[in-house]
Amino acid sequence: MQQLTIISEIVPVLARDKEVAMPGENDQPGQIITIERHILKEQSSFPEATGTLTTLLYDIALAGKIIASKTNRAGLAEILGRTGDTNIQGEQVQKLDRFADATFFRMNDHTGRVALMASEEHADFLPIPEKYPAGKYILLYDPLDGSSNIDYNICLGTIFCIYHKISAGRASLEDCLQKGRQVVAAGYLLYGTSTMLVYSTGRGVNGFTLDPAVGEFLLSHPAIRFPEPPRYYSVNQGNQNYWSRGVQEYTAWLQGRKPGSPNLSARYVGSLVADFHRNLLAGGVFYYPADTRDPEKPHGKLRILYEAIPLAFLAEQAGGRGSDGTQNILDIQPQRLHQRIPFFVGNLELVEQAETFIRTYG
Ligand code: AHM
Ligand code: MG
Repeated sequence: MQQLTIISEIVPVLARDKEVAMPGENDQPGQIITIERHILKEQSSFPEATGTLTTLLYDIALAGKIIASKTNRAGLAEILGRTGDTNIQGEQVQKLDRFADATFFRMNDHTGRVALMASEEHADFLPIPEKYPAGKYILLYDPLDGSSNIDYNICLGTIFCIYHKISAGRASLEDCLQKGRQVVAAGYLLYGTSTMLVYSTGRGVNGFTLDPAVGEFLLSHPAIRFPEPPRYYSVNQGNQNYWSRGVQEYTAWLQGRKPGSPNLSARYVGSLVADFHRNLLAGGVFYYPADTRDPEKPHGKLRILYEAIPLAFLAEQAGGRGSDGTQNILDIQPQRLHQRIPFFVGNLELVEQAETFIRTYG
């Protein structure tokens, strides 16, 4: 009973403070909206929906809860520390990455909802084991983004992106290499001071906070939009000497060193989900441009499939934009599973300005 009191006290306050209407005609202000209820409500707007996507999203929420329970105890468990292996990106794999990766796969491999998965941690895509039925959705994920921060008790995240299977026959690479315009749903879990799930099915962006007392995600951030005016820019300034002239000029503009500047403060966590989430709520731009620091990686660090497309989709749904500095990320045809791409994401005007500076100065 005590737990119920906790939720019913907290959620109406969050809703009231934000002065927002809860979604749905029958929802009363102050009502508790669990993620399950919200997903079902969204499903009812699609008369042709069979409920498969609804359940898949719920499976993802459950996987997120399991990963959160592990990340919350990471400092206590011997799980901390590296395995010594390297992943396909040539980066050191840490144990928590492996746990998150395996959890995400195992929660979705047997349900009959997914036809194929691909993870940032694996060189090739991940077919559904023969013994299980294959479904109609393609699930791409970055199981534990920001993994260089694991040892320092700093926010981490999981990013996911869902498409329809488009190939005839057995799902294949073609299903993974779809343009962002084909995204059915995308979102992220943020393992921070609270665990949050933020997602969109193309009808705006909603955020849910995990109440650890009852183990349920509750709607805490309905209908999220990038606020104006924006407050922050987020970039690894340590790479500045390796940026193109256009990116340097753009950064000077963001900082207030050029006419018409928004004069922003800098914030950079180094965990993409955390940087994106803060800018989504406070207004701002995150960018990881191409740089010449590592000649092996001339196209930036972040991956189009696991990071750029899902966050660009969310950004657009929240009134913002994702770009590679020349065009909308959602219009780019991915060529490879682990393709990297320069990435600018945030308030619409800030991302458009990046494109203008890069067009002007290169
Ligand atoms: P990861 O997927 O291996 O964790 O790498 C991606 C992370 C992002 O979360 C973050 O934005 C970026 O790498 C930070 O990179 P850097 O340390 O070069 O600033
Ligand atoms: Mg990652």
